[in-house]
Amino acid sequence: MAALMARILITSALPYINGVKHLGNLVGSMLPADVHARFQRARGHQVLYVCATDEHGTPAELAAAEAGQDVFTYCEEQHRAQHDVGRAFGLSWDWFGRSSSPQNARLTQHFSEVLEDNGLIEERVDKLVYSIDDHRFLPDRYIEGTCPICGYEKARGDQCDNCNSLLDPIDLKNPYSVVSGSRNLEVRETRHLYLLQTKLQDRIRAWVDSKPHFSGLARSIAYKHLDEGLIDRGITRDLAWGIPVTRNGAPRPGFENKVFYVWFDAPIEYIGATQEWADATGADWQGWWRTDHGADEVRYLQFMGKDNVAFHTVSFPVTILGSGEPWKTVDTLKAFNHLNWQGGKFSTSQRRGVFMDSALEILPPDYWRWYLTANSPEGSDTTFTWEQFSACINRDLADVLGNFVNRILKFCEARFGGVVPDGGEPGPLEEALYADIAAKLAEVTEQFEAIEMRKNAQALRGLWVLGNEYLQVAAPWTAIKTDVDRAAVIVRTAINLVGLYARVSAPVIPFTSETISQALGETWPPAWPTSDVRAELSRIKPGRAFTTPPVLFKKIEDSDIAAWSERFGGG
Ligand code: B3M
Ligand code: ZN
Repeated sequence: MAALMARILITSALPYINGVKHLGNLVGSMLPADVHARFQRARGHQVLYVCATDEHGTPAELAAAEAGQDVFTYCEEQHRAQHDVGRAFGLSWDWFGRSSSPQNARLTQHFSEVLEDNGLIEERVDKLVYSIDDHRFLPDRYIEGTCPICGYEKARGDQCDNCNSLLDPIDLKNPYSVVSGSRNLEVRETRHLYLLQTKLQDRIRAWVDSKPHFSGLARSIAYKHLDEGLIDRGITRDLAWGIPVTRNGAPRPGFENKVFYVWFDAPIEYIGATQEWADATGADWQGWWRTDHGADEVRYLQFMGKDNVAFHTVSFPVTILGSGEPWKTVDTLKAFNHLNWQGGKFSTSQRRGVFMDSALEILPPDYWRWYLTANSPEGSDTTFTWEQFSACINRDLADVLGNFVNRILKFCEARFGGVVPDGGEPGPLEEALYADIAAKLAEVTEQFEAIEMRKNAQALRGLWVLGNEYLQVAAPWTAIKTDVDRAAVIVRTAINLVGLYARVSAPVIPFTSETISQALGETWPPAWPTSDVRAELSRIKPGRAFTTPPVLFKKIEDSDIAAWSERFGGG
């Protein structure tokens, strides 16, 4: 294994700072990234999984104002909250950083300066809405009004939430300031930096062409934007909260009251977070990001929802490639569709749906991790329903996995005193089992490797089912009446299956896997099994004492669904 060890860099889209994320955010970014990170670590690879809160931009300022806090305190508290709930969900980040870090500020300013040196940034004069009563410009979400396309009356300056059109604030009809409600507005001229994406159109297309491991969804979104033609983008804003604009390391004249646009600095934080990690731990960051420091040997994977793909296949590559510097770029980009909430969308601002913190108030993390993996919105948008959720949990986790583990451990406890029994030799039934398990295990491994979340869950479930089928046919409770040695072989084999399940299920349901592993006296974290199934299923030797964990998964009852529908809606 050592000779084949790879270095794998994993990033998931950075959760925005305005509150704990909902299940729809989790399923398309942090969870699949975590599952893959855990899998690759178990395979023996060197994995670095970094994530961070995305803290700049108007929504942060507005959310802070609404919470009655200054934006620093707000971001500090919300970062901590997201960190804690992510850990409680088992997200195994090597680092969870902040886009407001000094590392990210330095990097962002650096990129803007080299891009300008390379002729890819220029100053332009923009016409923006200015609020006379508020003494400030009103970028993006600071202005609302009637959508010029669909007539929705609460369209935001940058986007209409009703028809999803991207808008320019000066096109809104009947606009008003979100700060004060004032309609005393006028259009004023203001200078901004523009990233000249049009100049890199061909480079970016060639770059996307050269990436065979982008998921189909990611490719189609990238090509759609390229086919429509890239546009130059304003990368500064008239705001106080954000990364200051510099030139030659000093404040840029005329830009004292401006900062970089949040989408310019957010992806740079993937590098920034790696530097934060390196600064905190004494590790080296350049080997992960600079191809002149060996990063060309790194395999880099990004995970995100489809809304974020354009920024990662066009804008961020323009930043990175345009710098002319030897930065590592993404190899595998896995994009996800939306998970919708029964009867509509999840909404952070309206707090509609189940959020990560409230999810853990009603059930342990593995229930959610399993459901979200098995129902990942890979091929198309999917909808969360309580009925589907409970059916999935009761069938897969309670009836198949939980039942198998409890049944065999209880039986062994009752009949063999909680010690893995000696005696007997594997027979034809075990030989057949080895072959079936070997085939399923290969499929599980392949789907983990391919990052096919649904197929992955299906293959795991198939592996668990084989255990139940084996027990059903082998029937140790009958065998023990006439042939104790035969019963011992079956029990030993089944306990080894339990151990194997804990190891290969760990990326998806780590808490349960750890509970099982500890009950069996197995090491944690687990290494991925070899393809020598015969050996893997006789790892746990006769004489090993174990404990039977309490029931692993409690079934979801109709009364639970009723209570949760009442509490969260969507019933
Ligand atoms: N913060 C996700 C969002 O809020 C956004 C991702 C940034 S990734 C660099 O839609
Ligand atoms: Zn609209």
